[in-house]
Amino acid sequence: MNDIALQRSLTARFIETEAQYGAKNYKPLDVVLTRGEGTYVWDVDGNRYLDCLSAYSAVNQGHCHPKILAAMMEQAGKLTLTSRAFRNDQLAPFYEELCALTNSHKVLPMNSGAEAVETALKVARKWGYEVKGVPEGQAEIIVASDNFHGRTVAIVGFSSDPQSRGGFGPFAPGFKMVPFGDADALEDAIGPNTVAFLVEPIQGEAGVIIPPAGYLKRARELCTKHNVILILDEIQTGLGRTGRLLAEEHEGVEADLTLIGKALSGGFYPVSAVLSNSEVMSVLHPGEHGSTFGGNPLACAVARAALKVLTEEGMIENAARVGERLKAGLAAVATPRVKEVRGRGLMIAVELHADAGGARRVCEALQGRGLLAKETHDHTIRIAPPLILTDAQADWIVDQFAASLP
Ligand code: IF1
Repeated sequence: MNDIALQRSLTARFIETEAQYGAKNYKPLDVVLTRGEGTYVWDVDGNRYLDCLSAYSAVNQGHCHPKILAAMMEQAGKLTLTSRAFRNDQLAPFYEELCALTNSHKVLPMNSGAEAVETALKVARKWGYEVKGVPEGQAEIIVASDNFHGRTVAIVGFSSDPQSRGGFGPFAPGFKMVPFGDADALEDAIGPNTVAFLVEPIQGEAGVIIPPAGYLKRARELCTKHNVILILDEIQTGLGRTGRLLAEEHEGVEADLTLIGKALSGGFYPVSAVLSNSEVMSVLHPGEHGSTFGGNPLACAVARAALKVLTEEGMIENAARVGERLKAGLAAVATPRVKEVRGRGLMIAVELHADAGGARRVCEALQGRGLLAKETHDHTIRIAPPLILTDAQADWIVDQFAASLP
């Protein structure tokens, strides 16, 4: 066998072994990655790709950022996990730095995004009973249609996506759904037992759906007026992705609970957090909530470095500037089969018309040209490169789309 045949069979072998042993809950592109640096990743055959997914916005800082890596290596050799039965010397500075950066009063650290969402739901319910005076067992949380907040049973129970929820019931009661982007519907849905409204500032999985201007502001006003907690899920939109630290800033809104995850670690480690602006968090007492790994010193050290490089290296401003350039470039090469190019910062989507042959085919064509992107649903290509993307790389992405769009 020559070298190329040998390498090809290596990729095939990884894929076969995955198929043999792995649960089939994913259908990834057939590319087996082995290395990443900045905006690029390399497969086992040595091909280089520009990563336009960034692990669903978890690697905003770019792959294997040297400063986050150094912080991780240093901490890994010192202390990794104590549990919260004891204290560790990374937690306090992590809290302090995160609160200063996000203008928050309190933090509750968890690991995955779904855990941060679950935490917020628990806090909101308890606040409803203890502070708002909702009768026991009657707390109601309003969510938006086409939401994506994670994969736990409670969370998929209030999803409107049949793929996410189908077959996983029975589900937790106490959730009510309103159309995303419709503030009047939200007002109509709020009742005396409503404790919270949970929403993504821009819906990610739904296909980068930006709500009408003023929606979040109205939602904020309605929540304040009716004594309802506004929970913003910024797990995907947060930490620079939309060209601001938090997407809520685009509308000058402050949530009562803000959820962050993904890029909080720059992709090195699962780290999430619930940020609280008000006294909502004070309903939790010792023993009422927790996690073995939440707030561990390795996570805190990694997150501190991830936040530091995000701000100190100008990544948020870069996302705003290069994002505009990329969006304009994509709009300029859009063919009649493209329905819309939309986005904010470096959270961009190209939506095809339903008869354009599907987004997956475009993603496969882009893969052949050295660009990795992932379709969402059937007709939308999501573009979310690391926030360190250069102008030249943005222009190169546009060229690849020009060559790959139907
Ligand atoms: C997968 C999507 C993105 C999220 C928001 C909470 C979570 C997520 C707004 C949960 C997670 C992920 C999960 C990942 C794919 C990905 C995704 F396509 F499914 F929707 F990013 F667009 N809130 N989103 O987007 O966070 O528990 O996963 O840490 O494969 O399920 P998690």
